[in-house]
Amino acid sequence: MSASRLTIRSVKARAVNAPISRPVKNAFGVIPSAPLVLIDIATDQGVTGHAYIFAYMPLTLRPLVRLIEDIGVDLVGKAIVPFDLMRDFDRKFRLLGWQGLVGMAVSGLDMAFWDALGQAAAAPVVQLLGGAPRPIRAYDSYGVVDPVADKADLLRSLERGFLGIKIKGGDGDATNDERVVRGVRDLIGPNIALMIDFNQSLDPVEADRRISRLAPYDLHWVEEPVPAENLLAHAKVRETSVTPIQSGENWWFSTGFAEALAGGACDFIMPDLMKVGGITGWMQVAGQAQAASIPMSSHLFAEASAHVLAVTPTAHWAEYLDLAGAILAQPMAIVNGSVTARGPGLGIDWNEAAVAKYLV
Ligand code: SMN
Ligand code: MG
Repeated sequence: MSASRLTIRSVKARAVNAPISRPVKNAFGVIPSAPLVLIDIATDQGVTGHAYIFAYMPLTLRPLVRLIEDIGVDLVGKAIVPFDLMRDFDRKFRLLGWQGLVGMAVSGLDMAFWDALGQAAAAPVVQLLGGAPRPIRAYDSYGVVDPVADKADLLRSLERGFLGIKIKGGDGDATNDERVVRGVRDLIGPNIALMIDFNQSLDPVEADRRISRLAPYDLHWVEEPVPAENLLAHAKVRETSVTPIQSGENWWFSTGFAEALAGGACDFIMPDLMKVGGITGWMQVAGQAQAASIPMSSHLFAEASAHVLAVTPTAHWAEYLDLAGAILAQPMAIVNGSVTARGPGLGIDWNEAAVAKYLV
């Protein structure tokens, strides 16, 4: 079957609320489960492209399902050529703008396009991108932790071979952040990368204060210390920070990264496949990161990220925070603390019994 001849027959979206192995507590609340939208793009040639997106909260599930299926109506009969379809989306949504649900829908559709192409070619997507599957170092991504109550879990991460652990900060005061970071550092020892994520919760002055206070614990990066859209505040914090600043999960499409890099907003970037424009958008950012010598990690979506990180010249870390394991036929495997791209396509197949169970 020729991958260049795939034409879209239908676009279907379903909402699930999938259980996750540990709740993700952050500076603004708790994510107790994973509200996901599953996308299926059927083609006239028989393959069906799959991808999922993360709705953050149940509230946005139904609007996203509706949006994806309504966008899908106009896709019927079109050839799956991701570059051309992205150009069409750009024209379609130029005046509306695609920050928000529209961008999430478009990015999810793009991932499903690539999945279909990979399946038709009986190859993993990474191969279509000119690479080959290889292990990508991953870090185990936690919410807010307590070094005592969560000791067993944290040690289990090390047993699984993870060389990095990320925890959340900003849910309490600076003293609490220091207590937690000191406790976790004592537990995991000096050789494991420890990252902290403030999820945009601080102002630049408070960020400075906390970053200086945490300096003795050798943090690998400080993530989103200030609001994501405030690139000036990012740059200000970065100017005096002893720790590298990481950001990008809330920057939209390649232009968002171009603006951030031009503004000197951070040392590292971590695009989210669902906000960067899917596989197509990621590749546009990977070129920018290479040109600027900026290490590039992924945000969530370990299954698809394992493909694109393998063709990202400055690939840094894959985030492992398993949102979809409960509804996938083959949950992402961690081998020696790494993830490896699987095919065909993105290697995403639904566990339909589980999908039925968690369907919203
Ligand atoms: C995060 C965002 C959304 C859901 C879970 C976790 C977090 C991260 O910002 O970087 O993992
Ligand atoms: Mg984050």
